[in-house]
Amino acid sequence: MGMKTVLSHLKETKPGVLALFDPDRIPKSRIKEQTRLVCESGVKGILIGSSILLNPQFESFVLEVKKNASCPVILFPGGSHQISSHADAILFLSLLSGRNPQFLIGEQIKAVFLIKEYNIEVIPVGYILIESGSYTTVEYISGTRPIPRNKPEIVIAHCLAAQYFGMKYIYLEAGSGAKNPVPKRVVQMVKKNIDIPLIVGGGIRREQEAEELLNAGADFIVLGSIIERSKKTFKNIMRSLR
Ligand code: 1GP
Repeated sequence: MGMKTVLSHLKETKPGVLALFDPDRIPKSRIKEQTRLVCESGVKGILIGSSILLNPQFESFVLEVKKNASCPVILFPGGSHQISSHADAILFLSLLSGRNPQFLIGEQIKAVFLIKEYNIEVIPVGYILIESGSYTTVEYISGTRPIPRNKPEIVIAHCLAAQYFGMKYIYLEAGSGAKNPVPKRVVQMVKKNIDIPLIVGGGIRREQEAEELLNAGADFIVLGSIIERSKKTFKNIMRSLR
């Protein structure tokens, strides 16, 4: 990214869409094509991460994305084993909605010296799970319960805590492949009460959902599964947002 930081790039290009690439779901042979597709469609960045990470070729996955990407490549790690020197930045997440010390601070401590060694740009993010209507992988793996979707005041309290900790972004997560995305009412209410930008992801599969969440105040929405499931739908969503 040259001298410009990823954080300033995101600030200048919002609102928009971030693509999520899960190394467990994209075969090596399709990385190049998928990277070019999302960049040409106008995503503002590519997130790479997985709740579990079964793929042993993580480093080469990130490198292949980086080689073909014209936008920033940002780690979105499910744990301390998902750090790569090839990325432009890392979302340094703390799973604030949970009460599991492993994902609040434990994984982070295991990752810090590697991040320092690689000199990756660090973007501190408050990661907040919202109940989505089905049991998601991220809930299972993190061993945490999400915040009920009809309790916006609890969501706001967690978002304010993130802001007061000095975090640069909030990520409201319904979970990959979620039955329902984060409700737009929750996004609207959060937006009214916090000053830091908001990323919203999980279960966004329709043009209308994407549009509504951006209108509700999401600075970025994240599209993951839909890119793999239907390129046509993904392209339509991207077109509808132009
Ligand atoms: C998961 O928010 C992302 O962290 C993307 O979710 O795969 O449902 O688009 P989807």
